[in-house]
Amino acid sequence: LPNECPRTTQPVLLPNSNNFSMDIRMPGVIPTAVSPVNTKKASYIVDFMPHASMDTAHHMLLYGCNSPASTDSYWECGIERGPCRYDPKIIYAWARNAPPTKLPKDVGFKVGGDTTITHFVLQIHYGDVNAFRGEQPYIAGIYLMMSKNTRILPGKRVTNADIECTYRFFPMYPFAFRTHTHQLGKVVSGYRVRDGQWTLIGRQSPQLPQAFYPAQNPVKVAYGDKLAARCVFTGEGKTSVTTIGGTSEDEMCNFYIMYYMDSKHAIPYMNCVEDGKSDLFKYIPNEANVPIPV
Ligand code: IYT
Ligand code: CU
Ligand code: CU
Repeated sequence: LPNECPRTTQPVLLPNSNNFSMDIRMPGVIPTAVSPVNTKKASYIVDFMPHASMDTAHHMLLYGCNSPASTDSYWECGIERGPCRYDPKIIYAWARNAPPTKLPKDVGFKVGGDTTITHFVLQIHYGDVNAFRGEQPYIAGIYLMMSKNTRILPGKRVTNADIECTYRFFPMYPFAFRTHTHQLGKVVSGYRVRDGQWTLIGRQSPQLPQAFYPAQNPVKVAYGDKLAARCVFTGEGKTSVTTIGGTSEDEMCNFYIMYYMDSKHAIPYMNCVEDGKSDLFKYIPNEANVPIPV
């Protein structure tokens, strides 16, 4: 079943072996799936291992067919189309709340070879189809914070780029963050500010791999909160002014927040390009000024 295990479209056959396992799964999400049986030689089914989720599947039936009702890899079963074109043979049944059937020792269903069973058809009756049909409950998004007027003076030890926006949307829940500067960035930190209280979303050296890292605190960002980020740069070793731009001689100050929102009112991308010019940054936690050694 989807969500349960990695999906394989091909049966798992161990060649040159009389003892093999075969994975029969729904390649899509709809009720019936078919797998051809290796028919040259008779095989014996001696065990079943249902990979079913009780939450989703109501019951599953495995049929042996000579001719499946469809040549597709899956189809919706109904009145006109059962699992097999004719003479379906039930080989196995699983239902929630029932223990899986075990065949007695030395007992096996004969398939392939001189039997009429050349295909397996798995039929699943879904109980709760919300996992398939339901709207995705939460939508992910990226909130980009960037500065635009930063000027880094040559030789000056510390220059901060501060970015600040008031959040005026439905709640979002940050779960990862990424920092980006070029060569001169020492540390980039991002916060939610609510009632004067600063909560760290993430702080990282932009000289480390610029991946998304897990958010450092589980915060909810709600209407009226502020989002604030600071990039600390150094102009040491430079002989000219550095500004924001696309080349490696220029700089950038970016703090990305990866978040989720309730899908009912989700916004997948948001930007904040307001330079932080208010008094707010007087109160930024000191950690935001402390370079991260790399
Ligand atoms: C001027 C600046 O800061 N550019 C950044 C942020 C940015 C990203 C995107 C600006 C715009 C965008 O559409 I996407 I307008 C910047 O270029 N950052 C780079 C990549 O472009 C993503 C980075 O690695 O973060
Ligand atoms: Cu059915
Ligand atoms: Cu850049």
